[in-house]
Formats: sequence, structure tokens, C-alpha cells
Amino acid sequence: MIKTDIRSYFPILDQEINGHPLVYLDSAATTQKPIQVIEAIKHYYENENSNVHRGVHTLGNRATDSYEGAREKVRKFINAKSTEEIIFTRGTTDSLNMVAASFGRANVGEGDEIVITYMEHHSNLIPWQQLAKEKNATLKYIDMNPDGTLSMDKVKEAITDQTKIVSIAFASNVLGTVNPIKEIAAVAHAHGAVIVVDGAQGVPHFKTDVQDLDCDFLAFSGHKMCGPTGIGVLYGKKEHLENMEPLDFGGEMISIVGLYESTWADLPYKFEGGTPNIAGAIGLGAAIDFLEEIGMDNIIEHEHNLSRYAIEKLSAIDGVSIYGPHDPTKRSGLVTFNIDGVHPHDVATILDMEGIAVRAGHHCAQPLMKWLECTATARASFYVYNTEADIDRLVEGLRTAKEYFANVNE
Ligand code: 7TS
Repeated sequence: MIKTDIRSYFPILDQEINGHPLVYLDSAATTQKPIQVIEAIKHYYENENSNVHRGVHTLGNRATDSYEGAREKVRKFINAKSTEEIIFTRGTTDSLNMVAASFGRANVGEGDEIVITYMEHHSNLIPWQQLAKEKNATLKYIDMNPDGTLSMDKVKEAITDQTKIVSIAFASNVLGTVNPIKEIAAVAHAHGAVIVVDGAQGVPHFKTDVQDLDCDFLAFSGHKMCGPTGIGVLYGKKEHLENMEPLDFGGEMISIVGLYESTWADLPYKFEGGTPNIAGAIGLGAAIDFLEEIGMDNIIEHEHNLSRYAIEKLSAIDGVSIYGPHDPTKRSGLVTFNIDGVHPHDVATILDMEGIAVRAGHHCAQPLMKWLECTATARASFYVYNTEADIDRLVEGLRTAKEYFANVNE
């Protein structure tokens, strides 16, 4: 159970938008930040601000300890074997591009296959499209069941001995579908392929154990889990990271620099060229403390309850269609929908007039929109601070939108 007073930790929620108390239902885009995270960043800038890994002065040591302390929190949070496997990046997009540009370029050749699904966010699609074009490799899609889930039969059909990389969302940002990563990883490994997990919509919502999943890489963003923007993580198995070439050359990532040749720093630093986002990493560490205090099992239980409630209430409105599996335990905390005869942008605009923030559009998943045979949808996404009362407000807002457009269209 999540205590209802959790909302009081999120100062931004305590305001009116267009004359109504704010209902924030756009956490899949970015979550709000609790006071603990805001304070951690403030504390860093007021007490520790300095560059890291340069030794000698006290502030520098404090900043380094906090930055590396955050790396250890991330390691523990996803149960990686070692902090050498935790690379701080700018976010999921950056992490996935790093895998494609470094591991992908070195390991994918002509005629090889890269396997993804129709539900991928553009960040887990375009880097592979580009790599496939560059290497004359084949980009293959695993077909989905009509409810937007994956079946292992289709997974097994798609992955072959030609497959070098399988890259799949942990959870879809549109359908909410949670994918069976552990099972897919076993199939990928049986064919000698690696599995990359886009964890942007998974890691913030349920317990993630990289050793149990046996994934080769995992990418996620701090800002979708109560942390600041501009910080994310790439987890990679040490055996892969050790053999990969760095991408950002310069300070921080070197060992010995000569006039014509240089050697690279040890893991994870060889992938962290330049002054890192120190405050961002510290903020992410504070976000992890916050989430662990609530408990990841409580978070997903809360989201299942909200999804169940939302699906039930929205289904009761005439003309509303809901995408993705209707079983709330098969999904994370979001509901994507359309209303007959009302464009999702109009839905979102009317909801905003009522103080309710939802996202409308293609959600950076254009191939999925095509698969769903629509151009856009509206999406309400939940996190720890949302309640059933927020969903009641959404339902009321949708009834208002429907009435308004029924009158306009008459
Ligand atoms: N992968 C998935 C599954 C996502 O949902 C997102 C962002 C990304 C990757 C990219 O993350 P970033 O932090 O690098 O931008 N998803 C969304 C969304 O659904 N609405 O706004 C951003």
C-alpha cells in the first residue's frame, strides 16, 4: 500500500491549473520530483559542488563520494554485479544509441539480423534502423497478438542464428504491455544473440534484477523515476563493456595520453568522457532512495490498482476504446485510449482546461500507431502520487469533452 500523504512530498502537485486543482497524468513522459530529490540537488550545489575524480581538495572528494555513491545505489537497485557495469548517460535515448554505435557497429555485419517489435519507442528503433542501413543488416519485427502482447511462439519464429541483437521494451509506453524479457533473453542467448532492454517504462515501475533477467544491456532514464532530467543509465555486462570502444573521446575517459596514441580508463569511466552530470546522478540516487523507501512491489501494486480502476471507468464511457491488454496485471500504470469522433489533441486540450494533464499524439511510436490503425491516441499515465480520485476527475473531464464535441458536431 502507498500512503496517501505521499503527495505532500511533491510540491508541484499543490497548485491550480486553469482554475482547477492539478491532476498530473503524464508520468510516462516525465514524473514529478519529490522534495527529497530537489533537496539533494540543492544540498550538492550548496555544500559539495566541485568536479569529480580529481582528488586532492576536500570539495572534490565530497563530490566524488556522492557521485560514486549514486552509482552504487543504481547498482544495488538493479542488482548488477559491479559498479563497473553502471554507466551514467543522458538518458535512455543516449544509452540505446551507445549500444548501437559501439557494440552494434563492432558485432553486426552484412546479412545479420537485429530483432525488435512494433511497440518500440523511436529511441529503440531509429538507432537500429541506422545500424542496419550502415551494415546492410536486416531489421526484423516480432509480430504482436491482437491485444498488443508478445507470444513466445512469435519470438521464437523471429530470432534465428543470424540474429545478433534483440532489443525490446521492458514495458510499452503506449500499450502498457510488460514483455517477458527473461524468456526472450533465453531464446536470444540460445542463438548466440545479445538482448538489449529499453527499460524506460519498466525500471521506474517494478523491481528489475539484471542478473535474474540475464539481459546483456539495460537502458533507463532518471526523469521517469522521480529523478532529474539529463541523467540516465546504461547497464552492460562487464564482458561486453570491456570489449567495446568508447564513443566520447576527451577528458575523464583516458588512462595514458601520448602524442599519437592513447589508452582508455577502466570501466565504467571509459564511457564517461567529459565532466559528468554530477548533480543529476546525485538526484537520481536520491530518487532511488525515495522509491526504495516506498518499495517497488508497492509501486507496481498501486499502478495495477489504478489501471484496473481506470480501465473499468473508461470502458463504461460510450465510444471510448482502450488499447493494449485489458488485464491490469499484464501492464504498467498507463491507459491509452481514443474517443469516437474526438481527436486526441482536442481531448487533451479540453482536459487541460479542467486542470488535467494527459499526453496526446503518436507517443514517439509511429510504427505502433500504424499497427493500431490510428494516427494518434490520448494517454493517461500514473505514478506513486496518483489516486483513484485523479481517475474520477479524468472520467468527468472526458464526459465534458464528449458533450462539448457532441454539441459542436450537431
Ligand atoms: N523508451 C521508451 C519506452 C520511452 O517511453 C521513452 C520516452 C524513451 C525510450 C526515451 O526516453 P528519454 O528519457 O531518452 O527521452 N517516452 C516518452 C513518452 O512516452 N512520452 O514522452 C516521452
